[in-house]
Amino acid sequence: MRPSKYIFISGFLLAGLLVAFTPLPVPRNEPMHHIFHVDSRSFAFTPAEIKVDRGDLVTIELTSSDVVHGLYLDGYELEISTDPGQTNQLTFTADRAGSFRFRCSVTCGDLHPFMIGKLQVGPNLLLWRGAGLAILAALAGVWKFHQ
Ligand SMILES: [Cu+2]
Repeated sequence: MRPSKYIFISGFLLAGLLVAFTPLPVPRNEPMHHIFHVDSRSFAFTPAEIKVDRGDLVTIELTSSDVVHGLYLDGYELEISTDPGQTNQLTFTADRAGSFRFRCSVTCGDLHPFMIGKLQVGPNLLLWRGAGLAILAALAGVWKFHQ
């Protein structure tokens, strides 16, 4: 292998590490107060996905359209439940970035374990880093092809 190959390969490796691990300057808006009305019904939450920025104040107004349901937020370890026709509120600061699952915490029927939703706090960095790595891999492939 010629020395220039080593330089190219280590260049790609370095670029890959940078894409995967560099902390990104995330544009920040002022923290906002988001109020989400989440309806629960066997066996789904509507909406099933909530997106906020890190630092935002989040209020979830949980209602149920049929039986008693709960909402347990993984990662934040918070829980509320609601009776049919009632509204229960949960307010918290989304101070942890990432993707968190919320799930029904009251056994409500056969498909209860599949009653889940997602809280996305901040941009989906994994997705962007994955896309960056895919582009690098494609470039490396093109480079290899032209050898
Ligand atoms: Cu349930």
